[in-house]
Amino acid sequence: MDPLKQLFFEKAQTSKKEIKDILQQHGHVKVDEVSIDQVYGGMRDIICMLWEPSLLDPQEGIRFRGFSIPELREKLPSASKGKEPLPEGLFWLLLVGEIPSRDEVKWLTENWVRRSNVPEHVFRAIEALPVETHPMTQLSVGVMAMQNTSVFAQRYNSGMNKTEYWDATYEDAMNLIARLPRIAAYIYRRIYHQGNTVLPDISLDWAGNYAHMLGFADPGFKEYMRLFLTIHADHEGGNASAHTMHLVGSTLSDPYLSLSAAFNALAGPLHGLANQEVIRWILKMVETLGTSRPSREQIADYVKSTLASGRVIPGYGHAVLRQPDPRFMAQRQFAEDNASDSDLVKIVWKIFDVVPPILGSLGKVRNPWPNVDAHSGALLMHYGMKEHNYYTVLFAVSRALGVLAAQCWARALGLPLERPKSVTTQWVKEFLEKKVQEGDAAPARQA
Ligand code: HAX
Repeated sequence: MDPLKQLFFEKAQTSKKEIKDILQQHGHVKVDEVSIDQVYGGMRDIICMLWEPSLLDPQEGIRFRGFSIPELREKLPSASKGKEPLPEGLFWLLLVGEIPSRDEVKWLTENWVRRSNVPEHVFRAIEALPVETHPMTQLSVGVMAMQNTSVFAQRYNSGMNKTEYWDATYEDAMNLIARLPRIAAYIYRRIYHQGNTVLPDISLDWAGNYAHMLGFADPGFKEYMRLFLTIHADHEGGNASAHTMHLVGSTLSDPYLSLSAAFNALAGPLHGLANQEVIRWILKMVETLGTSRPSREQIADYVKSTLASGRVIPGYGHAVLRQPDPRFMAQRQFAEDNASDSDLVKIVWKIFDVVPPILGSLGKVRNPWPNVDAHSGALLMHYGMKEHNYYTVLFAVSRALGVLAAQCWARALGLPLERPKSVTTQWVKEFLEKKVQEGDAAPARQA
């Protein structure tokens, strides 16, 4: 058994026993109550699922296995001439809860290189799509086309014992992560470089090689990719892509089927597609105002006109966060160190000054602060990646790390089919009538 798999197995065995004890002794303890607002309001904040790799605090932001993003930028191993964390290290941490050593990260990089061969038919499946098909659709199709290689599906068909689900899932997860940059880079080169692909450089780390296969030689871009692919990896389990992965996987759909579904959720403009939407919105602003150095007043007027036309300000707001997203702040810091002369970056910083008070003044936006997607586009443009339709693919390659680590855990812990209860408005009315009859009048909202 490989060292990471062995460690994961040991950790999962210990955790399984702990959870069994918790359930035996405290299974009946209530952790939450559900209001009618939440039934109609997208199930916000309801505590109802398990997701081991990360936890999101509304004020503090994401912690991966207890570590904040600034801590991980300090502690995770980096590339030999770089400063930013290697995503390999983050995956190790998400899977087993320990910061890996340099040697462990090196082992993982090499292991992924060995697993990275993509079957030829996957490229043919992508080629069958019109070249203008959105890159996220092409990625999702690429992942689906690989499903015939799923170790989980093959072993399940051969009567795999359920105590071995975790092992097959681990194999699929590792293969998928290893292959994704090749597929994602292929799509980029196919769409924007006439199919002129760049061969992998297996001396590079996972993110560095992805940047290389995209066609970027700049060491600065490689460093940004390492940071980008680390910070986008996971955001606890309730966000749409993670939750989709969990839901689809809970039917014992294999990791390929689940990951493709998760990518489809990520491709929505209220979720991962927001990184594309942000830069498009900023470029439109520059075009409309006729200057690449707009003043705060000009930006404020443009923000107000966007709101007046019934659209959201992309990159702002969040379903859970109530402070500036630490993933935004990490990119801002990176930009201060590496791209402070970029006009687009300067616009992003001005928007950060201008938008929160305007959204706050609407009185309905629960979080007026920037999220992860508010900054990435300006940095990508700085390094010459101008094809915004592709930006969400970068997010997806990163998100695979978190959701696949979580699926390994779901299988190891034997988490069951997910099946929450839904109701109708008729049910809600009858429920409220019954409350009134019982003298337990429906609680009126406080003014
Ligand atoms: N601009 C304008 N209005 C906004 C807004 C924004 N950025 N954010 C929230 N609002 C509005 C909502 O549309 C809602 O209006 P209505 O009542 O008229 O429908 C109201 O404020 C209350 O919304 P909320 O409770 O504050 O926010 P939600 O939890 O419902 O939604 C969203 C969270 C992220 C979807 C929302 O803030 C949004 O649409 N933001 C812009 C899109 C975006 O940046 N998405 C990426 C989010 C991070 C992510 O997943 N990245 O992948």
